[in-house]
Amino acid sequence: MSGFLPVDSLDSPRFVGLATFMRLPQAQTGDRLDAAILGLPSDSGSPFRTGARFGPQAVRAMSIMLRPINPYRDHVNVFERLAIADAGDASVVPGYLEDSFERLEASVDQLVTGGVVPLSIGGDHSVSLPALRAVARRRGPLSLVHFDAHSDTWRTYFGGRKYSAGTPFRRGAEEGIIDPASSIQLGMRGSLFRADDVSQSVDLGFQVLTTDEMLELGSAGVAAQVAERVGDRPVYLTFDLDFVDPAGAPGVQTPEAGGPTPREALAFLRALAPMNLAGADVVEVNPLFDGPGQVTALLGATVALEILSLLAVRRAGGPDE
Ligand SMILES: [Mn+2]
Repeated sequence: MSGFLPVDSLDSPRFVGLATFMRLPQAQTGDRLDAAILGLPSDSGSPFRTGARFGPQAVRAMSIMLRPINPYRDHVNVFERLAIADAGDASVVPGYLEDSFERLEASVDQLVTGGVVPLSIGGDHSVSLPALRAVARRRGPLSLVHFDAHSDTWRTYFGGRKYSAGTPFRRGAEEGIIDPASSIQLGMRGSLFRADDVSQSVDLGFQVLTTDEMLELGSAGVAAQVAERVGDRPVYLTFDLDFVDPAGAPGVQTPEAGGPTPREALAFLRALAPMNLAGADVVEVNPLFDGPGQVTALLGATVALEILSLLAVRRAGGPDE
């Protein structure tokens, strides 16, 4: 038993109490944790619909619907297997992206240095770069498993600006904190700025599966490709909610028509083999554009629990590093 259990919503109604992720305990200094939820509430890298700064709050609010046992992963009780707490939010400097990066990186670094696997809740997708920097400092170059409608490997935005929600994985490759040769991008689709928008990732060394290719392969086929690509290397998993069709996840910065349903997206995650997860994030939940019922935030919370489950089944075989 981990000692860090969510409040049981069979005993205490879901709407009672402070809105930590899944009603988990708040992390305290000195806690021996396996993983922690960390909000990265920055949307200063958004080229389009800002509002993902409210993502962590929205995801926590809907995470009260989740339960600790995952029937899709051999009924693992995630929180008996792992010590997980909610580490609150990193601080940011709204409108100042690089100042925000410093603060985000410092908060992720604090967890990673303590041996804790960070599961960050964004924020727009630019927050993955400071998180990757912190995780890679400790765990070396990382294999990226990236669910997204867009590659986020564009060179620059708006006249040479290097940092944006559209550039983190090119910067990560350039900085040597991502190893593209053992990384895979999943879900690219839609219209392009330039003819090489998808092949630019391949040119960097990433493997790319488009949404069409994923749906053709099915969840088992995609999982096999991911497992083969990453092997046992340390992995950073990043999930942008715009991977999902806007009918199922309207509350995002850059919606892209023609995506997987929430059911299909969860099936892809649930089929993934246990991997050596060093860090992860769920990004681009923008509650200002969410549908009635906060469906995008609910899906974001569900994705986060699937990622924790993936970590829990891996840890069954003994702790990593
Ligand atoms: Mn993205």
